[in-house]
Amino acid sequence: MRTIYSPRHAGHAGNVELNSGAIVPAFELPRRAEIIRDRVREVGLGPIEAPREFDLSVAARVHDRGYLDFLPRAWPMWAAEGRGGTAMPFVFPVPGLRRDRPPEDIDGLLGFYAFDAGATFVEGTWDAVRASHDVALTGAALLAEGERAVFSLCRPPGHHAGSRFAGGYCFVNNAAVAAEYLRGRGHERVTVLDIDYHHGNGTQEIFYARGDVQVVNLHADPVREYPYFLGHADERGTGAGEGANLNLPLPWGTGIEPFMAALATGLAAIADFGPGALVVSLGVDTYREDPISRFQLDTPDYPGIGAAVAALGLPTLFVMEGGYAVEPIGANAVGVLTGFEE
Ligand code: SP5
Ligand code: ZN
Repeated sequence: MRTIYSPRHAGHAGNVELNSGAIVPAFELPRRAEIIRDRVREVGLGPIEAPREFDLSVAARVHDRGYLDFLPRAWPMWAAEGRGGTAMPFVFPVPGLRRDRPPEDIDGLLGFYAFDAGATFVEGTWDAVRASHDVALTGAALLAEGERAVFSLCRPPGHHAGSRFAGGYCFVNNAAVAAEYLRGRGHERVTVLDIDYHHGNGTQEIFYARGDVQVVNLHADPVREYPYFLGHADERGTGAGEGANLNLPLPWGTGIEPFMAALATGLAAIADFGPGALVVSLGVDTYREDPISRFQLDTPDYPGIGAAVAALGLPTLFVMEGGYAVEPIGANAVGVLTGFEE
């Protein structure tokens, strides 16, 4: 399997985040992507290739134009106020206390285009986001050209990014952009299968009213876990998308057996939907020692997940999402891929 990787992710570094009432170094670190890349090499998964360059026309079909225009301007506007450090929002429009009118001030704009304070900007953020987008689209293009499976080693991740909201370390929804690209390249139906620990709220929102892109999500139950406000089992899609969204929430403490049972349910729903291609939002924050998560998957469990996905027999693009136990992240993520290939 070919891996698409860009070193430009590394400019998105030194960010901080709010955690349990304190400002701490962000869990989403450059080392994550480097360790995964090194593991790809170590196990000989296949060639590691640079992305091609894409314009934002496909991204503009899943994201709001004003949002996409804001992302590259966020850091320059912040810096123009004489600020350094990490740009993050502190005020958000909530139902009843908002109008649909973008402010002009950087602090207002950061909140207007975010659902939490977790997608923070430094000087190199936009370039990294742009490269991550290209990494995803290059994988999608290779799939459209006939590859059976490709690994888009995206960083920053994307599945929390909605049509006009950043959050949860995510800016552009790489998996959604890839799925949209595949839709435009001959596949009538495409599925996004999200196995990150957290609900892919952005991906769900983007495709919620669409019947051509199915979204299947396995995640920690939002009753207890971030991102809290979406991800329940009764969210099934709306309008033309009715029935094309499937949430499989799981309790804290979930280990591999219930996880595989939920995965089997998700895979059966995908087979019923009959997509021409599959995009997997691959998060490995389901790992037992993940510092911000509460599932119990272990390193030897990951190849079985890949093998189960492979049994669908679909052209498959893996798009990297979360996973914050940094040292084991390579073995866990690449374990899914080697399991897929066996
Ligand atoms: C892509 C992705 O996996 N994003 C995850 C973003 C999670 N951000 C908020 C996590 C809050 C976790 N708080 C747990 C406290 C443990 N010390
Ligand atoms: Zn996650």
